[in-house]
Amino acid sequence: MSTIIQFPEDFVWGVSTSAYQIEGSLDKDGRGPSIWDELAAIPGRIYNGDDASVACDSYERYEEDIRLMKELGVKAYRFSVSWPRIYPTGSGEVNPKGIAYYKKLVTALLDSGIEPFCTLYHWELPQALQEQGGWENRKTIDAFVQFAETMFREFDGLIKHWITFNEPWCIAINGHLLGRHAPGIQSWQSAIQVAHNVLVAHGATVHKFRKLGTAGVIGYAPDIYWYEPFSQKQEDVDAAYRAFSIYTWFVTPVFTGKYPEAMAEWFKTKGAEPVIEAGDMELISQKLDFLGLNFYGGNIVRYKAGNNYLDLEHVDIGYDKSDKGWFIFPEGLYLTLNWLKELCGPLPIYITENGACYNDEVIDGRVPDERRIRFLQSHITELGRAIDSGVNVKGYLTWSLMDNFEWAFGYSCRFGLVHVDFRTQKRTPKESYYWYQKLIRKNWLEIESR
Ligand code: GBH
Repeated sequence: MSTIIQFPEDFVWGVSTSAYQIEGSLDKDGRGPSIWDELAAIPGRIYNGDDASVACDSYERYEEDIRLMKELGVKAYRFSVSWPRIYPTGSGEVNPKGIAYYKKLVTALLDSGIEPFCTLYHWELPQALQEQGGWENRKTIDAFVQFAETMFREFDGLIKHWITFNEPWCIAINGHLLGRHAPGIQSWQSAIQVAHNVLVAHGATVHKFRKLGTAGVIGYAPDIYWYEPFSQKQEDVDAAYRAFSIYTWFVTPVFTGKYPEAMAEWFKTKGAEPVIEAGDMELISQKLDFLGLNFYGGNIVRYKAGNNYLDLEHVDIGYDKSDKGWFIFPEGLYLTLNWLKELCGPLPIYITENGACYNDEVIDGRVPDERRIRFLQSHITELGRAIDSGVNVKGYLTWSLMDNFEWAFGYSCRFGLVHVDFRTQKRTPKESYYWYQKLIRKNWLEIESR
């Protein structure tokens, strides 16, 4: 028996990328250095000694990439703006060449009938600001709002969908507690303060957007993973709650103006507490036009003292894994969306990222990536179920259009619908690209009923 999942007529199918992961040309047109250039220059920080100096060379090849998207049939493209291209030192004078580049990109997208979804911060902090304390320093908030204002003014009427921050969890936890991402800091206090300052910067940007009367809508793109306890023992239940709350830390206050208490307590046990100024929580909880959700998976976890920063460990009960070992948990998407419905009601939601990495290879001109097709199919099925259950999901943008520079994993992780040969820059659409193309054309998905 099979069932058909029909998507709403105006459902937005799309793809996502980010500037640093695809552009290359890091020295071109007056771009200033970012914290990722700095990290990549330290031996041992990026897998295989890779760096993003070329990446997908999309700075030069954006027209080819737009053709691939047009052929794919997507209605939306989510990309990010490199802050140090617009303000090479984070503040001061605008770099007109940076603006000109994104004008070309956005105009070409609009000419191809593709709606630009612009992320303002996908982890590219100008290095000059890091030297003054980066996100730990509240001056970075002001610099960011200034950059955002420049973008709103320059692109008013051209870009209608704005996203303030991508995955603040990664900024605070990967960047400032675990030290895996730039700026490579390992400190509880710095992580909690950065988490707070980034949320304030998010809110202040939304506030500025409204004040300027910019056309269009503004949202935010946190990542959430869904975790369940291995047993009903209180210590396991608490561990799963911590695993989940470390992500919702960046979501709940945006709607309620309050941090989840369990997490605040957890950080306190590590001696860390954020400095919160008067008015911050009101700013953080500015009304949004939509919520973006980056969803990659989840798993079963249990208590294990000292195992990681949350005193827990993942239990392998047999869920599929991608080639980086991340657990695949499609039902988690349904559960997360329903959890969000409780929190933010009918607010429109876009899935701003969802995808998996596999070690894909080109074989006789084809890239057989059946596992990615299965990944997409299972997640889009859960998305359909969530819509049926009343969650207001407006669109789905898969990660990613093409294989790219996967941060600390360098080029060892392929997430694309399009394969990129990083020596020749040859793009080869994978089988998943053709699968997605068909789905977009039909706007329905046939599934085996369970
Ligand atoms: C996103 O990060 C980024 O926005 C994007 O730039 C990136 O390329 C993409 O996703 C792919 O990674 O050990 O099973 O709990 C996602 C970062 C990766 C952070 C998975 C948490 C834990 C997996 N996340 N990781 S697990």
